[in-house]
Amino acid sequence: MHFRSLPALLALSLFFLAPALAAQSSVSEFRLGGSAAVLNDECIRLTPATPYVSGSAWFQNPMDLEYPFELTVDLVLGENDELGADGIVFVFHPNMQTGYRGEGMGFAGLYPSLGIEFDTYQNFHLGDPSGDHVAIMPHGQAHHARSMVGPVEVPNLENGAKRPLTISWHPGKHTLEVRLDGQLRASYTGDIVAEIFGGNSKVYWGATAATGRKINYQDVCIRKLVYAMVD
Ligand SMILES: [Ca+2]
Ligand SMILES: [Ca+2]
Repeated sequence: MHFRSLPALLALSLFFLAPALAAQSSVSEFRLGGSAAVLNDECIRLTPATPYVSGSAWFQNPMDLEYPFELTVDLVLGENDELGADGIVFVFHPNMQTGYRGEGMGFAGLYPSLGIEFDTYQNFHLGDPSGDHVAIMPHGQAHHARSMVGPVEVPNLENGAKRPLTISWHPGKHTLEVRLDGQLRASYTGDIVAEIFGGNSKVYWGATAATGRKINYQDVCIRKLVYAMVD
């Protein structure tokens, strides 16, 4: 176990709470699907800037939601704003399984699941706002009428920048928080293990992305992953 990169208090509190912890940062820990490919030591390119492709990267060790986690990555959502699509979704699911692609971004139709989307393309029939947006969504339901949080509009995400993203879960408080570019953009309070996963706390997580007629290269770069491993 490696805690050197962690603040001491966080490391200690997680150490006493969790049966096992991981804090590592290797793209080799992911199972890639579709168009996804390793870009360099830190980054996976989920999609190239090519029409109608999709890619997924699943972290190969399941995590236990009875314990806290904090996943810190950089998102890159490409450089096409008006002509860009579709975005990236972080998916939590009992299996390393990818959902419907295209506007569903590899999340649609997955049950049971929880998705955190970073959507850069407006699909009117899904209730998307005109601007880029963040949402927390249950069970592969891509329409925002079903969203648990959001859609929350954010400034344009498609300018080629690496955008720091931290997703954290505090099971004691039942709070899921999404920080993008250093700002809290979405927060959900509820017993996700019971409400979403039917009492099963052991889930996989992955990032999926897609393009359509409009395109962007879309990357996820691993910074720091802290979570409780399943025994
Ligand atoms: Ca969309
Ligand atoms: Ca945009």
